[in-house]
Amino acid sequence: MAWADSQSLLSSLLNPSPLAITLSILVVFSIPLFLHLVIYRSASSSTLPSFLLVGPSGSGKTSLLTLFERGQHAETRTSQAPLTVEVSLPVTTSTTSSQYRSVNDPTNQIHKKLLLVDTPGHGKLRHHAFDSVVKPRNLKGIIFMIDAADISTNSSGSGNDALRQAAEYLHDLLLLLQKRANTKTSKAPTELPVLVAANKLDLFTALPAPLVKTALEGEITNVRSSRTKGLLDSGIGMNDLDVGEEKEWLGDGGEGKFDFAQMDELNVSVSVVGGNVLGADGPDVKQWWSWIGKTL
Ligand SMILES: Nc1nc2c(ncn2[C@@H]2O[C@H](COP(=O)(O)OP(=O)(O)O)[C@@H](O)[C@H]2O)c(=O)[nH]1
Ligand SMILES: [Mg+2]
Repeated sequence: MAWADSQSLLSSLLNPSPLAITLSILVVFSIPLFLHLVIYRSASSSTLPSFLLVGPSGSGKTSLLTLFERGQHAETRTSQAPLTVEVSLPVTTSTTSSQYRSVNDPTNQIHKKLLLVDTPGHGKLRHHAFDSVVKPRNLKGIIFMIDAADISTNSSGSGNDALRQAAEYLHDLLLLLQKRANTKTSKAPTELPVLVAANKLDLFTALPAPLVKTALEGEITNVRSSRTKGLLDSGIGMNDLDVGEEKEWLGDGGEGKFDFAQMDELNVSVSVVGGNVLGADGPDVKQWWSWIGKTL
């Protein structure tokens, strides 16, 4: 019979020759290793939920990143390119998925990991931030940091530079999110909440969070009306603009007062929450963590 013949293919394969044994051992051990290295690695790095840190320069983004990363404040570095760090949610912060779990559930003790992406606040480098918004890789939310002490110190006149710059930045970000939501795709755009983190509340000149909210909404109204006016001055009529699907102004109509609630229908919820990264009494970032926990 052919299969019993020592020359046949089957018997030579089944023969315990040293070459066959070595080959099979190699195959058996390398396949799981290969699968782990190639597939598992790339999958895990892209599925970690990530949060984007944006905001004007000097608002404390890099300080927050360092605090979240090491649990304490360390000297800040100037950020020229986006810097991504992996941080874990404190075990005391609950997430939406864990709210129905028993307090004794061991999974509560596992640190939830997330990625935090720091961006340079410098105007010219801002496109980095916007790049990441347009091409999100498991982007869960955006943290817009603002120095609450900076916008209050010179709020006496109408020419408040810091507030104006912050409002312009936030306006452009929200407009981008609005365009993203209006892009016609088969599936609805995923929710992308924005946390406006009013930082440096340890300083006594800082505006409390509700006032930061009103100040920003008021100034975004100004930004919006001057942008719309700019478009009109350039010869394009209001009706011409309306024809296109992409609205060039933020919120409904582009007239009247802007408030963050106008973003809700676009699945962009904006919350203004206060805190401080530094301070004599230590950092107070609990509320920001719980926002992250709810968003995860
Ligand atoms: N008083 C106070 N200062 C802060 C706080 N957070 C950051 N700073 C300071 O603000 C400055 C700018 O911080 P940085 O993280 O570099 O801002 P970035 O440009 O947004 O990355 C640094 O000198 C920080 O020490 C805070 O909560 N309170
Ligand atoms: Mg920085």
